[in-house]
Amino acid sequence: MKADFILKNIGQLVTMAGGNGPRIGKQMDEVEILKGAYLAIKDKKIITIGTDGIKDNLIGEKTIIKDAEGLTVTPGLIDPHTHLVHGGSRENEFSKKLNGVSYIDILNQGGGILSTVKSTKKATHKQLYKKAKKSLDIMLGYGMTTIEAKSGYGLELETEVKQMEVAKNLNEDHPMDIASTFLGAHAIPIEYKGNPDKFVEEIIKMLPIVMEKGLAEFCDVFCEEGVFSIPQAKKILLAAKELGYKLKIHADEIVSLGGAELVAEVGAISGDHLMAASDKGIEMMAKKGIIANILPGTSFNLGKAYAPVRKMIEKGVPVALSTDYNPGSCPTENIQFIMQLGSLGLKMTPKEVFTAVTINAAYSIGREKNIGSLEVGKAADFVIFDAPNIDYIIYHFGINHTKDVYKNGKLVYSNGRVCY
Ligand code: IZC
Ligand code: ZN
Repeated sequence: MKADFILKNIGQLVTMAGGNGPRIGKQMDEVEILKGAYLAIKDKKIITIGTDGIKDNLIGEKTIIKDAEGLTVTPGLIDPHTHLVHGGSRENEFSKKLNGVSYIDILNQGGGILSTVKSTKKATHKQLYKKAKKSLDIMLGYGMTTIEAKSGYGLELETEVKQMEVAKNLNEDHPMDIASTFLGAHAIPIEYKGNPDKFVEEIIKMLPIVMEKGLAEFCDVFCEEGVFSIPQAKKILLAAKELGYKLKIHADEIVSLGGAELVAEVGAISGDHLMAASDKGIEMMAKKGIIANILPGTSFNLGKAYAPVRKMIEKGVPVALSTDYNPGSCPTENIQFIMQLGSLGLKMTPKEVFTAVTINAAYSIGREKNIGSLEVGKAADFVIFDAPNIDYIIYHFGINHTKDVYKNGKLVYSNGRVCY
């Protein structure tokens, strides 16, 4: 078979190949790295990976051959937790936060998520699209080729749908693949403060409508003290499961409420945050092989403890990392900084970090058959980093190491600019 494209002279090719299931324990640190490799692509997919000279039968008249100049190549990075589509920003709360007012207190004063709800309601589809597209271009530049995006800044059907339609349109128009999550249960609207159970009923009514419109594959709940309680979250999640949604939970982000236990009990695909997860909850997640989606940028930005990731890895919980990109608790699209916090804050090795943003992240959004590793038959999503090895990318922090990004075999970002 003749290749459309061959990338040759790859110094270190991080394939993430091997294993059948999310990587746990020591597997997270056992990463296949091929030296002096090449990668051959046809029809958006990988057809050959080799180290012993490019086979003649791969090269046809139209085959394009590019020299990777000895640099490092990894699978396209996957971010399984973002709040991509929203109106406005919240820098007006920044000084308050620096003066010690907590995230939850700001929310209780009608700010935080509720402030972004106001801006998102006001924004048109076109405005939301333009703002989210700008973020997607930045993400592409950091080497991300697939992300998850949540709604949650409407808290009523019309605006929630508007957000998810923006994500759907961007998924079609932009090189980034976007997996969509309905997060109607993101905060209690002020008008329901005295009767949150009534709002739970309203969300449950929205679930079949969102599903019928084909706008979301996952359902998520912000389960936290002062937001949605364990019984309220459970009620929404079980109703969603019944309709065919896969489940995600913002669990134990601030207070140890039993969120990790709920993640295991309802059989979610991932439990997210888990900074305050209990030992019992961690063990229950390990038993079910549920992904812990860890968001160290939020710990960094809120000045909170980092999630107990070493304990999770030791207990056999598969770990993924995400930006949590949102206008409040983590306003950054820079996954490379998040990966550096993975090492500096969570004490993960660079290999564990790369496992967490590739193959384990793919499992966390149910895309593991097509992305997350560079293997024959999988999508040709990959990044050429201007670095001699992956340790260098984590160690040399705060800058962007991306040279080129390929999505489905096509160059979409090169030397500082998008080019799709
Ligand atoms: O806008 O504050 N934690 N939801 C739960 C968020 C952070 C996003 C936000
Ligand atoms: Zn979140």
